[in-house]
Amino acid sequence: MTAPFRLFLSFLFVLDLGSTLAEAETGQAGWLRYARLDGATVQRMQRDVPRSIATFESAAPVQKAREELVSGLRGLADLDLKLTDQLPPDGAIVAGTLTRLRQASAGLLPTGTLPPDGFWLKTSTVNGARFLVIAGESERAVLYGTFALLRKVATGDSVAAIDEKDAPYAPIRWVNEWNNIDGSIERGYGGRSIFWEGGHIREDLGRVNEYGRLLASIGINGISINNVNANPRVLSPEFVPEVARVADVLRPWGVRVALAIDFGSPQSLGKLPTYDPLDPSVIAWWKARVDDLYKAIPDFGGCVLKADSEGRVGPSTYGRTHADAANVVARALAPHGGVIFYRGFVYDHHMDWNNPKNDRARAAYDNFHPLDGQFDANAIVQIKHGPIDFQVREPASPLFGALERTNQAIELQITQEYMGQARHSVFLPPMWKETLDFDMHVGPGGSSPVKALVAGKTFRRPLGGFVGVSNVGLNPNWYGNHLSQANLYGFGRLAWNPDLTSARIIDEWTRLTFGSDPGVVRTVTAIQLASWRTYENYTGPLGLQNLTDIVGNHYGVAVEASERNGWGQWHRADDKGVGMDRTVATGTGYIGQYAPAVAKSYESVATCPDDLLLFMHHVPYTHRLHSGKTVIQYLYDSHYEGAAAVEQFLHDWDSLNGRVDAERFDEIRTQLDYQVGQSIVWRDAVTRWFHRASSVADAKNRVDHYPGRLEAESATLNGYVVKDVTPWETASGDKAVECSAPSCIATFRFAGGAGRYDVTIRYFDVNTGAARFRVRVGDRTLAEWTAADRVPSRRLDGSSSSRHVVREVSLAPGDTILVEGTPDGAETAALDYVEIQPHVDRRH
Ligand code: GCV
Repeated sequence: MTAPFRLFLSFLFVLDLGSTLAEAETGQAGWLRYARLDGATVQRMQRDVPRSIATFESAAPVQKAREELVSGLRGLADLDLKLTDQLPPDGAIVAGTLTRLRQASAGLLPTGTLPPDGFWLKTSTVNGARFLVIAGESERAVLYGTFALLRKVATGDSVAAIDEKDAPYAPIRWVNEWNNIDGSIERGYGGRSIFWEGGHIREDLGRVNEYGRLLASIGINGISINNVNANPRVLSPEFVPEVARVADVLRPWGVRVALAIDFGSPQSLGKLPTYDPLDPSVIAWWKARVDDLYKAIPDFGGCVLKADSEGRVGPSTYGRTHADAANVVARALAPHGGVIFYRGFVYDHHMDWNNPKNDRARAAYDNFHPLDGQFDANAIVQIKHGPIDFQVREPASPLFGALERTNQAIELQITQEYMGQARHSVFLPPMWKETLDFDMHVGPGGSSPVKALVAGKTFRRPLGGFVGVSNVGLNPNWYGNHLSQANLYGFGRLAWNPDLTSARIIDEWTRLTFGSDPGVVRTVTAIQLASWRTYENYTGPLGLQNLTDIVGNHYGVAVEASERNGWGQWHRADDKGVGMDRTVATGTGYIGQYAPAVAKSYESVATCPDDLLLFMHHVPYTHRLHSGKTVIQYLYDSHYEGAAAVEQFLHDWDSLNGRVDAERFDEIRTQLDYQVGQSIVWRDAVTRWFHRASSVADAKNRVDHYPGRLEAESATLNGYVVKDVTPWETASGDKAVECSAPSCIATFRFAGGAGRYDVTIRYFDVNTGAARFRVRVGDRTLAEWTAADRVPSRRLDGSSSSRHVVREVSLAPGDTILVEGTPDGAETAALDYVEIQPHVDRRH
């Protein structure tokens, strides 16, 4: 071998070794990347996995399973499987329905059955040959078994000798997509719809196919593809063939398609004089539309209905009940095997804030408990996990314990509406598990976790389960944040088995998504597991609910936005105390909706958990928590802890540089860096607001004291003008400066000692332009950037508050820092402050 050729070969070798890290990864494959395992694991898998795959069924899910095994094992373990429809004498992977496999060879599996959608993974020896059997109770269960086997391989589990049966906890494992037919998504943060565009189903359904694959891999078996704020047009005859195309793409993945419907459709679309659910013409209309759908989509899943809620029409127009409304559609669906999900999210959004007895949290129970037993067998009441609306912490909805003769499903929100809209990383399974594991103390035996109630186990209901509001979009990484994918994964895994721990789920997800480098696994799982508590700490602790812009974008901080309006997300903070009195004794009586054992613990401040204290009680700021801390000091401390924790996430992530592919490393770094900045806005806004309201000083003297901070309104301004910011707490010193000229300069004088500093420029980046900024010290340009982010705000507020940090700047006493802003469109290059902090070297 010549020297240059040897060099060439070693170059190739280096390239190959590095390929898993160097390759750009967009996140589109989610946790199904099938990236090559390490050498030792590859060798082990090559030893333990047979070299052919035998299938005997032409059904699409079984064929998909075969394709997945071929590509998965090739990618993970460099195995090239031979395809066969016979049992080869030298062994094989065998995948199929249990019935068909038994026909193929009695020796593959011992006797035994499988529950609905269950699978069996088993190594067997027949005539001296090794078989790795994947048997499914149904065709789609063959896929579930296949993905379970691939998960084992991908996480390095041994497959040398397996005998495992697994089955889902509940029959309903659905996602809802709040997609509008114009292609926009209500509360979607990952781009436009993968289903719809311009009033029609998209031509290219490639992403739908990829999504179906992701859903099948976590056991999801149904999907509604349009917004629950439904456009009646989805039921029009010309839409049926379009919806059928989506069903065709998802059917091979075992996912049934459904539609959200508008209750007024018989009138608005059908041109009937009424939509009264008891009117014979309306009954006939629903039947005809549903029959028509089933002609084109024989396995159509059913419908989701939001009625009498947030402006949607409903049965109240005619004095009919929610059961009447659900049943008229249920009866049209029943002959075809379809189901209707009737949403329990019904409340009055015009309630009088001045009436202390009014309480939105009561609504679901008050509306649906009296109707228990009146819903048809194929109707399911779909209940949000808490009584309000996906807040950062809520108790379990009391309605879960109040339906004994009605099917129910829990609605969890995967999309991060109130959870930082995918700009903040928040891993939600720990929150969901608190609800799922919560004992409602109802039913036979008196012990009933929410998961058992919704799955129909407690009251022996025929249907029930889990619905996740997913809202994926065309963004290559689906949600706009790589780390947010873990929420979809976690939802599916919990819907399959709610007894899984969050730690197990995130460990799996991390290994599948980033590989099994121990440092990566340790760091990513630690960030994810701490992220919900962290987010809660800086956005709404102690059961306050999210202190966000309730009447606007549900994103940035706005402490009073929830008050003095009819929406009912009230916290009732005033100058003496804070919290909603929901007690039976003196409050709204909400607590009385729980079974006595639960109600008793919530009713008294002595036993109410601190985490829900302000959800259940109104207390003075000086009230002492179980920890001994006062409420007000807890509010201060938790916000500082939350912001500090996010900063630590960023440093921890930085330690993974070079151990995660560059593209995802950079994108996650940018996201976490942004989150650090936002957590500081939240921290300062909430603590300042409560400081002003309560007049109680922070024992640690942090609130309203910001060393190194120079307010823009106190700088020397050239062209900039001072502006009051609303809400006041979202700008430091309550004010900002806006540029009212073609370009403006704010000059800040540095009064500290000579040294190296990090300089933070806090500015506002609204979504109506792309202003330019330049920072100089004397004639040294430190940084230049364009404020081109698209945060959901056109105003100067907590949502648009952004920061740019220039690190390791040498400054001397008397230096002047000039920030030059050039407005663009309606964006005024607004500034809040400059903060100068000694630089700390955090390199490890
Ligand atoms: C689809 C909240 C959200 C709405 C959503 C509604 C619902 O109010 O902000 O966007 O509407 O819940 O779940 O119906």
